[in-house]
Amino acid sequence: MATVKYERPEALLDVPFHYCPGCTHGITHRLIAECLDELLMTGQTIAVASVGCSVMAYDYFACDVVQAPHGRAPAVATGIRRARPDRFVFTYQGDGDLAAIGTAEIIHAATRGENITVFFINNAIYGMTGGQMAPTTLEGQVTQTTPWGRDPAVAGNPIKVCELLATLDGPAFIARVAVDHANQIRQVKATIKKALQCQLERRGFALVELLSTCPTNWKMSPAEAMRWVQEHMRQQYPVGVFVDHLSENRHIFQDRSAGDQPASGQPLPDAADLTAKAAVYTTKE
Ligand SMILES: Cc1ncc(C[n+]2csc(CCOP(=O)(O)OP(=O)(O)O)c2C)c(N)n1
Ligand code: SF4
Ligand SMILES: [Mg+2]
Repeated sequence: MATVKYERPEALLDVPFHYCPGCTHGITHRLIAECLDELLMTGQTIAVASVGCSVMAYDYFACDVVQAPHGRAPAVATGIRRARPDRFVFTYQGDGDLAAIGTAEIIHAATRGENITVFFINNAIYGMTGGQMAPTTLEGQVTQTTPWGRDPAVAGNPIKVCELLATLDGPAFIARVAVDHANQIRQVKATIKKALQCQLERRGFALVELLSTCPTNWKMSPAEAMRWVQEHMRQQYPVGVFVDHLSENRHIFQDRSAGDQPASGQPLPDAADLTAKAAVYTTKE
């Protein structure tokens, strides 16, 4: 009898991705979708897509998706989360989006401890617009706008988003992972899941930075791009957990939504109940 080994998660629509070969956006989408399913959040989640190659995330995730203007995803997510406390909200943002035009929004959402989950795709470049320098572009990295390599004397130093946000009192969970090898997938998925679980338990703001590839604009093969993350990006951006109030079990944020009941009149999902159900689901794997 045939055994199913590989299934599309329910949280992903049955359509092909438009991403380039070797681009890690697709892997990250799948891992987020698997976690939404396993935490039983899929039917109750609203995503906020940003501007960049993942702008069409609304074509891929099987949940409601709002497309926010450049950099504004944390502000849009704040509005949705406060207006609909019976829903979970995550943003999916590139480094150009989150760390350039959206710097103010991410810092203020983090310092407010907004109960949202942010997936920050750091591929060290503006992918969609043809490979211009991003705030996270490495020193010496050649891009369309730094043809002789990024010179900090001219273009400033790369921004370390996790380290920056970890100085604030608001965040409940901040971690950086690298989508640069098959053996990293379990760790990446576990970290994504923890960030979503943070919201499930209403602990407050969670962000996962994912060191990612852009083989097209880096002008590398997919294998070379993976190696470049391992050999260069990881040096500038060490992976690890920077804030974790979930494990320390302190700093529990109140939901900042109006009252503790959703506008729809539906009761809030019981976090403990959902976590218990999710644990059962995960054990079944
Ligand atoms: C206000 C505004 N400025 C500039 C742009 C052009 N723009 C679209 S995507 C993008 C860069 C996106 O890069 P990133 O967020 O790193 O995403 P990636 O494509 O690398 O995944 C820019 C500058 C825009 N759409 N809106
Ligand atoms: S341009 Fe870069 S980030 Fe965009 S889909 Fe292609 S590889 Fe991915
Ligand atoms: Mg980018």
